[in-house]
Amino acid sequence: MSPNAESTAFRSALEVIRAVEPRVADAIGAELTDQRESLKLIASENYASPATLLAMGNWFSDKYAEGTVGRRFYAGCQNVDTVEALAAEHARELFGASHAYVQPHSGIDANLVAFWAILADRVESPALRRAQVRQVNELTEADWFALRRELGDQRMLGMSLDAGGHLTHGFRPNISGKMFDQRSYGTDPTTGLIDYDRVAEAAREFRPLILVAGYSAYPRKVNFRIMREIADSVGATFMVDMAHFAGLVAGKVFTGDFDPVPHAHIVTTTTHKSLRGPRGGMVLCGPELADQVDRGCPMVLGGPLPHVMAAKAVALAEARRPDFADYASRIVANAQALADGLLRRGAKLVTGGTDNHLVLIDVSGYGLTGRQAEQALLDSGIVTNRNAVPQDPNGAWYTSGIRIGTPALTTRGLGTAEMDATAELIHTVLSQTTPGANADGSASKAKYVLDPALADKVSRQAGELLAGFPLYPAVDLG
Ligand code: DSN
Repeated sequence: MSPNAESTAFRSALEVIRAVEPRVADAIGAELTDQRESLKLIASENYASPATLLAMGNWFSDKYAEGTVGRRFYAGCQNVDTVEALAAEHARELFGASHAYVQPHSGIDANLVAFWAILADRVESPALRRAQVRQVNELTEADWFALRRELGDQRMLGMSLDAGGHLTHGFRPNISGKMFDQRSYGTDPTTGLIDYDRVAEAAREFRPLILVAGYSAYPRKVNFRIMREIADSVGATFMVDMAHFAGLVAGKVFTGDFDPVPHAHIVTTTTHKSLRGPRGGMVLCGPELADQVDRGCPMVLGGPLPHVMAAKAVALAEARRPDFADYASRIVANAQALADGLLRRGAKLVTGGTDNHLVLIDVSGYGLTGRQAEQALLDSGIVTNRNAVPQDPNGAWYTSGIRIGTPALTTRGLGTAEMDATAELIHTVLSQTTPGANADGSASKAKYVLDPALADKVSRQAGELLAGFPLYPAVDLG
């Protein structure tokens, strides 16, 4: 590759876009500047490679390709077949799965595909059987009523939201909360860890159709062997949503009991978090569920996005290289260094630390809500997101937690020494922020007081920390 290839590619792309709508070209350039200048600690974000980004910006976007490889509802899909087959092959090899479905557009979509596949496979339902063999828009009103009644009777047991579970695991704001009668398992109030005996007890009482493991804010490993034993003991299908930690599975940091693929009946993921691919989703399963999973489009998905599948193939090829395993282990080393740095400075962490890519700070230890802490950190050039902590008294909007993660900064090359410096910056801001008051003098859960001079100083220090680790160093937009 020529030394200026990446700069040339992105510069030329912006030039072409600018000729049509310069404000879009400007916004794309500004996004790169913002990402370069902020200390990004959002646990679910990353920086995809230039090759992955470029694989998305092309004429594959113009193609309809409903169906699966070699069996499409549209003509002319030979090149889409090539990239979809490649992405699936890389996924199977990388994760040791017998089947990979790479069409889902997001994690929610991947979970919907999985839920539908499990229901279709497990439920003796005339309406479901009709739905499997007909287009959704051919179902009669009576079919839909029958389907809703039958789906409503199905039970799902997943991790509670405030313990770190995800909305799509049966909670009301997501369709899964309407499809399933849901119950959740939490974490031990003292240790903050999953208590597998309690999960087994809940499974025995509730008899779920689906037992779901996976999280978006639990800073520890999950023992999937034990979870599978629990699922088997009540005849449940065991599903793992590994969206957050797929990169750690791919990089062989999570192996044995902690690798979900050999233990789960079905595994879903996003491709853009620790896995560092394009925004999208994916489903892995064994032969038993493969046919149902492959009906994802048009059953619950819109037409596949061939340009994104091309980018998935590129990113998965990258994840199969030996240096990805090194990246994955540095993600965890960095998260542990960040946790240690915060603990040493007196922060309160959910579970007292981490063994994955994320750390959950209980900011009530600083006398703040998550919302106040999130904004104060943002003023100081540190991008995080607020998150509920177990038994959170401030609910899901204000929260009492700040979730931070290391996949993005690790991609930039920051290491454990920089994580300690990051812990210092976070602690400085949080320990010097105080809650604000409403106009009537009552305590506010959103307002806060932070000396702007301190915010500026931390922002500058964050910039200095990042200066040694340029983002997309080979991309110069001029
Ligand atoms: N939005 C993702 C996250 O931040 O964890 C999960 O859907």
